[in-house]
Amino acid sequence: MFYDRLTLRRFLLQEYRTHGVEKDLVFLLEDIATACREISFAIRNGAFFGTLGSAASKNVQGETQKELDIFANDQFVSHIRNCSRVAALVSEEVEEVIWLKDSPAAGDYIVYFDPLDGSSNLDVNLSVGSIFSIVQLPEAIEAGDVASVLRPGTEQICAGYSIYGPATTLVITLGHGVHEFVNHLGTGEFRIVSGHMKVAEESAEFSINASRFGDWDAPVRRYIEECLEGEAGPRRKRFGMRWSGSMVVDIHRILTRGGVFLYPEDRDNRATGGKLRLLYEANPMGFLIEQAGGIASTGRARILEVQPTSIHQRTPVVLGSRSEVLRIEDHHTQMDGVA
Ligand code: P6P
Repeated sequence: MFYDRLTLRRFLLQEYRTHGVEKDLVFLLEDIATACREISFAIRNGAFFGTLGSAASKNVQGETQKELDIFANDQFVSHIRNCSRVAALVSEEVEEVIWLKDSPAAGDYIVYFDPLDGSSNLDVNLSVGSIFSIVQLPEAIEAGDVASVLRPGTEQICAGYSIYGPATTLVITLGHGVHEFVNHLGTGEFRIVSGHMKVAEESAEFSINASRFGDWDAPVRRYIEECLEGEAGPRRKRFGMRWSGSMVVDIHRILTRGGVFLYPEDRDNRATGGKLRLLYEANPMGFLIEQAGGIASTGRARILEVQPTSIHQRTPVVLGSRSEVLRIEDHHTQMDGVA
């Protein structure tokens, strides 16, 4: 029954009562959810506001910014500012750390976010999303000390994403499982649709940008070729492939029906250590995948244990069903260095 479904507020208060989630974090997450609703509205009506185009600017990644990239970033920053416990922000769209407090204290939060992931999909009306990650400071830090925001993914207390697709969904973890909410048109409420999402241990669907085949290292090429050989090959089954161009969409599919997502380091992106960013893409998605029983790897090691050295650092990413990620890691163990 519709009205029996927990609203986001009721779910978060349940987490407050049963797991001691702080009220400031409850309000912060509600503000992030509001930012996501604002972004969803702007996207759905973007064609009429002239905001689907590109801005005359580039972001720190050197990518042309979309008008909505800038709008989404502004929504995250303005809503997160409501929380007096957020010491600093790291945004994909902003070169430097955004410091919100002069004297960040133990227990304050740092929020890392990609305000609009996959925004090149906007021009062709495909789904995009927002990704966020929250850590809590174990000790007071100096405002301006960038090294103090370079925290490994194991320190996350919360991670989530919103997808602006046929439905506007919000998927979050606070360390006690992964929960999915859908935004109800009319009331504007996010109401729960699935609790404790699980990544299927086995799967037969991989997600990779296959146009980069010529750049892949031997372990990745071997894994994909085995999948493509189907029943006649060593996997003895057919594999499907999906690639949406937006990490959020591909990870949501994996949380929903299993599979493995790969954006490996390859000959073309080796100099930057891969394409996807550690702090606001790989870490939050890694936390969600692990909470759902999957594995989040660089192909060789656990993503969440990577010690960041810069705020826009990139990393290779292999996420999803245990058996598939373990197979890819095994290929790396056996074949690293093979041409
Ligand atoms: P490619 C979007 O730009 C993004 O950062 C991820 O969301 C997505 O998975 C990947 O890059 C797409 O990369 O090489 O297919 O354009």
